[in-house]
Amino acid sequence: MNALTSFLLLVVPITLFAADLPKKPSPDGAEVYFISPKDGKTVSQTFTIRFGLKGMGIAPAGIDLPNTGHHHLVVDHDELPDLDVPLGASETLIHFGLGQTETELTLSPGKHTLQIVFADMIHLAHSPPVISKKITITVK
Ligand SMILES: [Cu+2]
Repeated sequence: MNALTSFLLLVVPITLFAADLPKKPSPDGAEVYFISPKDGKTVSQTFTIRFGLKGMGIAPAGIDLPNTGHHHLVVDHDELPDLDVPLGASETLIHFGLGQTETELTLSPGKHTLQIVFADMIHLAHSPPVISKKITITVK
């Protein structure tokens, strides 16, 4: 299943009823980060991204377990998406709602930024939010 299919199956029915939802707490020390690529690296046009997670667990979208969530990859956004509502999905805000911890991405040559936002079963960021550092990579 690709990211768009996951979005259609998992995000659309939920976001229709998503106003003012309470955020789930994140534990102290929870962290998301890029295992690869590392900040400043040069990669080929199609490359693998590996998501790292500390202090929390992965659960697919729709599964209600404490201290869990799934990864969202934010590509080339100047600012983070609104974290007070469930995250939308687009080509530059990619959900990994099956619980994937790595993906392959193809980008145009040049500099790009990547950031991970971890969010809960309904794609809503935790409180406090668990967000990676924004990294910059160069695509050959
Ligand atoms: Cu999501």
